[in-house]
Amino acid sequence: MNSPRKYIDLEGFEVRGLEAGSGDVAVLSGENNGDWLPVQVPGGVHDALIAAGRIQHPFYGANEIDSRWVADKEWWYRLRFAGPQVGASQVRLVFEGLDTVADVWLNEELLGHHENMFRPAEFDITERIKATNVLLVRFTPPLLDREIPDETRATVMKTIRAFATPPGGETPPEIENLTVEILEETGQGSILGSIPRSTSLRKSPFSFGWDFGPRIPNIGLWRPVRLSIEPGPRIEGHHFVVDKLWSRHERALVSVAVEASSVAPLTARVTLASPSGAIFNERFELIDGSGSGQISVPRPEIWWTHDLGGQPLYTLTIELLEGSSVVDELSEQVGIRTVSVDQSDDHTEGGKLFQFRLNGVPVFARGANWVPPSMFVGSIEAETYRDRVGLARQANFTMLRVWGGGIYEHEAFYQECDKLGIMVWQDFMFACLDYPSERVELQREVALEAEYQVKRLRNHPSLALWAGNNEIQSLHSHAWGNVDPGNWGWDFFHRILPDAVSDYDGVTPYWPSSPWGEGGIEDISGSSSGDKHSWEVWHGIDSKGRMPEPGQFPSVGDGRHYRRYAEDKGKFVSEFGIHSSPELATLQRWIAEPDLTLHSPVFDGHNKDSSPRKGDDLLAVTTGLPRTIEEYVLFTQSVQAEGMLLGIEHYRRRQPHTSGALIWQFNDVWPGFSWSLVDYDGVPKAAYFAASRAFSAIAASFLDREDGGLELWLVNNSPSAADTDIEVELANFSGSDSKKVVVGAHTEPGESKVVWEAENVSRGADRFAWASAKDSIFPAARKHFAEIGQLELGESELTVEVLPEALRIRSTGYSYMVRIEQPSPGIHLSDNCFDLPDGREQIIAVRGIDPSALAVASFTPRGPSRS
Ligand code: BMA
Repeated sequence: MNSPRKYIDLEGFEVRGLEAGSGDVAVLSGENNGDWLPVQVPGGVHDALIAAGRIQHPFYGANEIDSRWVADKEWWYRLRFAGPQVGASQVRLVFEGLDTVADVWLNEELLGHHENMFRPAEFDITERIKATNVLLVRFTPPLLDREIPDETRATVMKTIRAFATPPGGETPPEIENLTVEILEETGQGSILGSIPRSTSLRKSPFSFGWDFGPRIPNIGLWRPVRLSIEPGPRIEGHHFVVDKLWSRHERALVSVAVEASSVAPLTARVTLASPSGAIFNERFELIDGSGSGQISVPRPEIWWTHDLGGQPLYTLTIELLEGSSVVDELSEQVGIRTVSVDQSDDHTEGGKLFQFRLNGVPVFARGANWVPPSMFVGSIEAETYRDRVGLARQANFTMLRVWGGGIYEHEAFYQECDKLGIMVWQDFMFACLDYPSERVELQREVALEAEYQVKRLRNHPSLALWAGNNEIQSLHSHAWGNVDPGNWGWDFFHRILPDAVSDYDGVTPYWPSSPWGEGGIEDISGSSSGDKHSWEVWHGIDSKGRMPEPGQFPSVGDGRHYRRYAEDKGKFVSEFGIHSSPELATLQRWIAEPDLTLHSPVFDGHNKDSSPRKGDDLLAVTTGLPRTIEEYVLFTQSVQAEGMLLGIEHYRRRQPHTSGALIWQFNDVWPGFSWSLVDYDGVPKAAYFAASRAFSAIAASFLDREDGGLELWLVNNSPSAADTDIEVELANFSGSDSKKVVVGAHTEPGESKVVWEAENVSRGADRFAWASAKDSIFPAARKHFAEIGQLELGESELTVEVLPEALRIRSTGYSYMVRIEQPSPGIHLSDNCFDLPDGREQIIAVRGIDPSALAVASFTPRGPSRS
């Protein structure tokens, strides 16, 4: 009897760069010629060049510019390998990911051309493989000879003009004279200038530069290369679906479908093993290459997000039999759960809800947007995924949105989300600009890519939603005033992608874009239904693409201030964010000391927002403008933390009218200034800790009333009702004037309500309100009554005691934003960047470093400068 299909990973590649168009297959296949470097697969060309000392790390200082030449060369990968003993088996060569424009030769014979990094290239080499073989892959410069589609060109210019023209005002003359080529060349208009030339190429949009990352397109074999040795037909797809979950969860009906590469008579043998050891077997015939069977699971162990329950994973094993021989087999972890989106009418506020339901339970999605953890998408370690998704879990996140400008993530990402109980909102990889969707070849690529990715990801219990793209309809509608069918991507997002989700998934909801609303053109960006990106804060642009009117706000910074979150009535806010600096130690690792000065060319080069000084307007009206790098780190991190706190508190109080808050952005693609909560090195910022507390399953928050009253709200997103005694304190920072009351509060799951209120609360820059639960079921909530820089904090002093794997920090006087410095990556702190009123203490667990090595300081801000 044959053994089933097996894989052989091909390793030991070398790589060589040549002038575009100059490589010769016969010469390059020959022995010992030229300058070949060892290269890791999976990985990329840049990593090989860094390892060989041919380029300095492109993320360091201004090296990004010095390494631009890499994208203009053609890159050849070469591997000599011995042909395995395969008997009568079929041998296929499988490239799981070619980034991007690639031609493949085996033993000097062209196997084919491929230009989509998001689906594999596979070749039957049964007749071609020899005892010794030379495999060659050529990567042509990704944008060589690519034109900018006319439609895209027009949209870019219209969009730039729309954003630069205040309502009723004039377009600035420098904008009138711009062209797409100037934008592309100078990096102005960051996103809109980066990608117009690349929209006909299926390569991750952000690789050409974004407003959070440099223009360093990854190149190479970014996913494994394998020989697949197949004794017979193979499994081409398998689908695990929860057909029905009984309302009290006493039973589930699940089905398993199998597709094979042959229409010959075949049998599938399926085993489903529950985490606690129950085994279910099923066997069915495949007719015309496919078949399915159903399993009834009594008392199923249900998959939940971590706040609502456990993450039991069942092991699904599938064997494909031809006669009595097992010709292919696979095994993976699946979960029993159902996910849907409730879009019923919002009877109190109007519009429609956008509320995920997990196993029938309405949830408020708490989380952030995920970008690739490096520009070099082929060499991200599984450990990085474990660390970053672990940080999301610790921060009480229940959803991550895989943003459409990056990549369909590596397997390790989804496995961690399955394991840690975090739902995934999955965008298809299209972002921000018109795509030439009328091109037939591109339509074919998109359809094949969608089929591949939907089949690849559909069995993950964490998968909660497919979305067509990032912001394309929204930006298109700002430019053109409509989203009528046309050559801008319509066919992809409204036909090809939803068809693929319906054909190959069939149960996970599809959403045409993020943002998207269903109330006609006025609602395309999710104002009264669907999801919304809230960029009033930071960019100053509302969901209709409008800048503030002249005079609407006292200053530019006020028009971008985080207090604008308080007006936001989005039904599901899938992006909101504020920029900040990474920790000083992270900056020092990536920028040399002489360049580490405020707004030096290298400093600004690490800020890709369209004006690296954009944040200064917001700092001017909050903390005041920083004078040093140290202040820049503190001020920007504090502003981001305060903003995220205010936003999250507001959105959660509004549940169910708002049913999700996803921060832009969770992580970073390089060490730069961005909206991230966790920097490129994995070091969390102040806002990460603020968000962790505000996203706690049960959370309290103060709300200022216009009539001078103050309310305390409690939200409960835990699975059970909660009764707690809350101590509410109204005091001045020195502690000389303090009033405390204790109130009892009861909340039901999913509830958001006022649990305490007071009239005419005295507000002043020297006062605060504080609420803590006697049984610590929520983190303390606090409110200040002035801008950060105007707080009259008075004197304070911290006493720090080093304990085994912990620090005890105690404050005399009110300490604002108590920060434990993180001098290196890999330090885990149970909390950080918190306030301590007079006489209070906090014990912080520390992992990854000797706690005695950590400096602790509070932050005394200066007043805002409103010049
Ligand atoms: C969003 C994202 C990204 C961008 C971010 C910050 O809307 O979708 O395109 O990086 O804004 O501007």
